[in-house]
Amino acid sequence: MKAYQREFIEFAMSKSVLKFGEFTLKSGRKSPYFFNAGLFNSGRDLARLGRFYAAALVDAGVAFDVLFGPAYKGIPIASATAVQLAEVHDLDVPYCFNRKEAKDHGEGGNLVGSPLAGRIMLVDDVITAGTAIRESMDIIQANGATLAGVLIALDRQEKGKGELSAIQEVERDYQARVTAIITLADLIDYLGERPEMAEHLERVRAYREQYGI
Ligand code: OMP
Repeated sequence: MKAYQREFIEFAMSKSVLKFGEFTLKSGRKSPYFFNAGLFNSGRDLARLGRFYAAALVDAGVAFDVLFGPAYKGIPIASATAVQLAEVHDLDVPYCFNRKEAKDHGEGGNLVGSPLAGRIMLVDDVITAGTAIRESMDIIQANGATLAGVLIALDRQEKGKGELSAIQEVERDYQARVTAIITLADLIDYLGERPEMAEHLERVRAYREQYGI
């Protein structure tokens, strides 16, 4: 695990974005941990979050033309990432997001920001079953653009309906690399370094046994 990944886990725990307990996921699975990116909810949090995404993006080294943040949680993430790519990495990257409701007056359409064209880097919070990402793919394809890659905060490394994870299915179906700031494996390593977290570690490991890839 890299230093910035450990730092990210501590940042997420300090904001209760990353919590341990019992949570029911969108899939119905009962998980001993949950990541709620909506709790990065102040200006300083967002600036810091953007720095993590920007660093991970530069680290991944995937070439792309436009950042796309799917509504709703992807919107502040794409904005904050674009700001920090410019501020910290001197990269001025166009960004774009969608509305959930199509607009039939004014400028019309359901995309805001830069045109969704060329190689798209999709940024979002978490992928579990991949439902949200498939909706975004429809938008990207309808605009004649291609998916260059996906960057998320946490890869839960869970099986989808079959043996592959939703992320592996996305990589297979769209030939695009999915990168995460942290994965479940990083989280398990981190918990293993902290004796006071032993109980959580045990539950998270048991969950991985059942649903992990
Ligand atoms: P998919 O659209 O099925 O890939 O699930 C992604 C969504 O799951 C997120 O946008 C959240 O609504 C939710 N989620 C989290 O935010 N954090 C988690 O740790 C787990 C989930 C989840 O329900 O699977």
